[in-house]
Amino acid sequence: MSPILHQAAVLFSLPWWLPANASLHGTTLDHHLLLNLWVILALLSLAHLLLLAGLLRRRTTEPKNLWRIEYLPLAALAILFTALTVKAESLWAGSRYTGADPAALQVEVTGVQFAWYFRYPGIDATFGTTKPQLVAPGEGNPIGIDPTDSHGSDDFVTSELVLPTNREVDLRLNAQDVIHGFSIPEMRLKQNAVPGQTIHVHFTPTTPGTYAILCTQLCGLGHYRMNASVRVLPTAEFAQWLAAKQKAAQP
Ligand SMILES: [Cu+2]
Repeated sequence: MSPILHQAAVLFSLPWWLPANASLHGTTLDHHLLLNLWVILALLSLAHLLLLAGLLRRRTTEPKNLWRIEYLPLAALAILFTALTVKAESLWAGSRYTGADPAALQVEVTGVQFAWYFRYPGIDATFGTTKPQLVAPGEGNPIGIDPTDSHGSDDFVTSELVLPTNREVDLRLNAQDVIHGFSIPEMRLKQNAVPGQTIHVHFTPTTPGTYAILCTQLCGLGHYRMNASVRVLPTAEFAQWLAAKQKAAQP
């Protein structure tokens, strides 16, 4: 087989759809994406049919009913695309602008060239303060937790995000240096982490498994290796993991 044919065969044998959804909100999102694609396919087909019909039917006079063949379809398209956009916007805003459930699991995510750190608030359920001047990855304090703040003494930081199934998670995204893009394709989640800002996103994992966390912003020379993983555990297993971590982090 020629190299080009081989490449084409590889390309078309790859899964063309998104990775399997593992989050609660992902189902509606996927449906909406599919609906958009079907609408576009239908309109593309219709446009080509009309083009063909126009070519076959020779015109001798100027069209009179301009509103019927031009303005009416234009208005219909505008309404259709506005409706699709409004729906998409509300789906997106649901994980951004409406607050998470107060009982949601709190995890802080910090992006830094070129790693992700995850902080859990410990038994007191309150994050301690952090200070940029205390950031010292070599000394085991990669996000600069202030040791004089009692809330921070039981916080623990991991390099792997571990979450339970069927419980809402409220992530607060931070970045230490440049803009990083926090993305978990299986959770249908993508949000920039911006220095100087704390951005909340919330979602509910539904399927246990290990999924890749990627950085989707070209953030520097090591961008290609800026990844981590999220491990979604059944509730009981997560409780065990959390208890062990909290015990180890006790001051
Ligand atoms: Cu990055």
